[in-house]
Amino acid sequence: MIRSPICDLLNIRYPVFQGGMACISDAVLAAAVSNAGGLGIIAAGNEPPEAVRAEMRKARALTAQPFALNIMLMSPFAAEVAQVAAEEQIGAVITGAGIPEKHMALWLEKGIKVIPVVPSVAIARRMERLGASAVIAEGGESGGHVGDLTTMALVPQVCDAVSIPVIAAGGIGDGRGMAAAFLLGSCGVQLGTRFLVAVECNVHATYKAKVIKARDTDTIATGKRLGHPVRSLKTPFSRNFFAKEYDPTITNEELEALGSGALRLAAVNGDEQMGCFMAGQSAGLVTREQSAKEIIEELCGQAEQLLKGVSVWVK
Ligand code: TUI
Repeated sequence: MIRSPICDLLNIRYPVFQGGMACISDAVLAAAVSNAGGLGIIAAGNEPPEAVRAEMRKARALTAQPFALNIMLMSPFAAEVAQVAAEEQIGAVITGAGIPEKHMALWLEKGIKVIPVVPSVAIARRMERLGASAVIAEGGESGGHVGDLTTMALVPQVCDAVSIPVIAAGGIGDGRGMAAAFLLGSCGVQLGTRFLVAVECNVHATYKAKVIKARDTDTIATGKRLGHPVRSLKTPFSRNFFAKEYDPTITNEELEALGSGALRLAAVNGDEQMGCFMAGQSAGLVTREQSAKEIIEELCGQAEQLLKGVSVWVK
């Protein structure tokens, strides 16, 4: 049994977070993960505040276990969703794609734990100073909006820099990645891509099939020019986006317009031409659909065996 300080902090059984994936991580997936002993996370994405409130209430009806809300700070509704999280007294807020400074007081005074995703040591330090309970150090292997550093380089440096618990994310697809993340100093892991193919994940069947089929080199990060690169599967959409990114006749506004709505086309419609199928480099490790419970138990079982046997190389 793997237990770590993050389990006590959040009152969860396993130190496993399910990534809050915009347009994908809904109440059903989050509740399944929480019922299996991990931390289920609803993604607010670009949804309006009342839709997020409804999803949180739905999750509350589906599980008695703790779950969290991921607030994507680039959303036009981020401030209103921050307010809804406070009103609904969610146990923990995960933030992504920005610095949540202006919302921190609101959450902290309600006793809500704040766990920001950080792409660098400087941002991790800043989050600790602002009162974060933990940070998620996410390497650029992850799907969606990515930072520059790899998980291997980022996690130990963040662990050295802060005293709060560190969760590792990016490129972790199985118990080997989980064990490695613990050896890098983290005390928990967050996985998105592996949970994309959970039975309880309501994403379009085409999306699941594409992740299962993907090999190691089948993802690409596009949009660096816009300052917020996004990793997704190589598809007609991402190849076209990549080409346009290096076309000086295309303006940033035109490029932004090209990307807008593409994730929804993938997640909801399974549109193989125009959809943006965000996924991480661990997609090559994802080989079949499993329940959230099977994923978590397999992950923790493997990691436990590996960590117990890790001294085999030390003479
Ligand atoms: O947020 C994510 N992953 C995401 S958000 C998303 S939705 C989206 N749609 C269209 C365009 C862009 C995003 C899909 N995937 N992960 C967490 C994350 N946060 N990764 C990197 C960061 C981050 C980056 C900069 C956190 C803080 C930060 O602060 C510096 C700054 O300049 O704000």
